[in-house]
Amino acid sequence: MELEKDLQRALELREFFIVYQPKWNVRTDRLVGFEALIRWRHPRLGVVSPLEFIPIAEETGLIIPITRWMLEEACKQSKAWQERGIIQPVSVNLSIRLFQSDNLIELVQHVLEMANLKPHLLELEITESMVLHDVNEVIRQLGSIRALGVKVSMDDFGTGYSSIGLLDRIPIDALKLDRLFTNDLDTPSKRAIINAIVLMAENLNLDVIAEGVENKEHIDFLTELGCHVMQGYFYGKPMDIHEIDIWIYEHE
Ligand code: G
Ligand code: G
Ligand code: MN
Ligand code: NA
Repeated sequence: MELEKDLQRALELREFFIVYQPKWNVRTDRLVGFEALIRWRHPRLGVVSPLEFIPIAEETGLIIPITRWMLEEACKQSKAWQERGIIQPVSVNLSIRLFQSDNLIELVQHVLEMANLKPHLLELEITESMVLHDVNEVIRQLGSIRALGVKVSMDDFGTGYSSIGLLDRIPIDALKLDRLFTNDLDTPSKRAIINAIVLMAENLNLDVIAEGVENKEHIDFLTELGCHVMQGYFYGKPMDIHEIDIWIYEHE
């Protein structure tokens, strides 16, 4: 396939770049981190969405070197910000293939050392379906990752296959409420679900981050339901390195 062939060379041709999206705590009114998201500047097609090429990268195994590159760049970026007094964690999305590659922990340790970054400034985002794929193995590896001091969050929570019965066994730090919840808060029954998730998270000592926060109404509903950390277009869209520096300048 055309895209697959191009993807093979995209890393060496330096066609990938990273956009960063801020995470904001409304209670303290402070920035609390960034999510790193990959983009591919294809020479003919323009910017290709990860929705299109990540599945190909997962099938071909290219996701391993791509994620390694993401981890390296995200750690370097967090370190660069730190040197300017902006001390913020950066999160990177993982694929199940990383857990099957057998040296995820060494990889994470290695990128932290290369960037000379403190482990608590790196966060990894996983999804429920990844855990369910091989429960015991993923739990074991997440335990080792967290033992390094690296944070782990469960992305897209509440949409995929449910891992709710396992939540007390999965070693994570936070739940990221999928943006479908945020966009559907105007019925009492939907709010009841969020309310229950937030209470459960509190009792399990997990932070909750709402995704897809686009307007003041979202913020009001979520705050009322006890969710205080937000990510979404209201605070900032995923921005390239030049845009994000301007954003930081305007928000610090
Ligand atoms: O950034 P955007 O909304 O276009 O991302 C679409 C999807 O691609 C999201 O589910 C996001 O988690 C995923 N994604 C973005 N960057 C990465 C990445 O570096 N690695 C993986 N595995 N997924 C990513
Ligand atoms: O699956 P994951 O949560 O990693 O996907 C993150 C993606 O969600 C980002 O790539 C970004 O493009 C998208 N996103 C971020 N904030 C918003 C938002 O406020 N509204 C919508 N519709 N999409 C968002
Ligand atoms: Mn994510
Ligand atoms: Na998500």
